[in-house]
Parts: sequence; structure tokens; C-alpha cells
Amino acid sequence: MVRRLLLVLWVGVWVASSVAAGPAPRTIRISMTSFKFEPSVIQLRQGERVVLELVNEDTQRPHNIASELFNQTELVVRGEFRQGTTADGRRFVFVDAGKRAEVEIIVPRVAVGQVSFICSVGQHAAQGMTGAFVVRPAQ
Ligand SMILES: [Cu+2]
Repeated sequence: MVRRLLLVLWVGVWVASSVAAGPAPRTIRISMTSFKFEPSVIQLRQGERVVLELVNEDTQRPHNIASELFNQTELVVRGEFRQGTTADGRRFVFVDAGKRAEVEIIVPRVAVGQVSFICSVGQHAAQGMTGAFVVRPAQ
């Protein structure tokens, strides 16, 4: 009887935790070097859970990724990073030379079309370190 009750409890917890976790997120690796993001165009779907794996492959310079998209959703950031906001109000995740971080987001449903991102460190954006998220409607 006790064993049966424990089994029922265990199955209940397992079902609850798998529902909460949902499907595994898609991981998108983004390389940061002087002065570009690779890839610089990133396709996303509304409501999709993705992990942006930020890899600063530069040996000299720190970089960040700043985007209005990050203002519209919750960011779960892991790794070696700093967070902040640019002078014009875009949230960013900053990664030092040779370090990496992961940004997990659920693509907000308010955003559709292109949402730009830049590296707001120094003059990096003017030197070409820009890109865009292309957000498509949920399937
Ligand atoms: Cu940069």
C-alpha cells in the first residue's frame, strides 16, 4: 500500500516536472569577434524557448549583445557575464575576451519581424558588429 502510494506520488511529480520544463530549448551558438557576430541573422519563432550561446572568441576585446528583444522577455543568463542597459535603453549581456555565457529566453509574442542587435562596446557597432533577430509568428 505504501509502495503503491509512493509510486503514484513519484509519477505525479515526474509528470508535473516534465510539463513545467516543456520541450528542450533550441541552442543557437553566436560567435563574437572583432567586429562581427556569426551568424548575424538569427531566425526565431514567437513563444519558442531558445538558448543563445554567446562565445567571445576574441583574445583582445570584450563584446556584448544588446537588443530591444531582451527588454520584452525574461533573461536567464548563465556563465561568465555582466548585464546592463545601453544609454538608449536596450538590455545587454556582456562577455569578456575568451569567455562564454548562455542567455535563455522565451521569444516574446509582442515582437514580430526584425529586431536588431548590436555590440554596444566602444565603436564596435559602427565597425560592423550588428545583426538582427528575425521573429516569425508561432506555428
Ligand atoms: Cu564588440
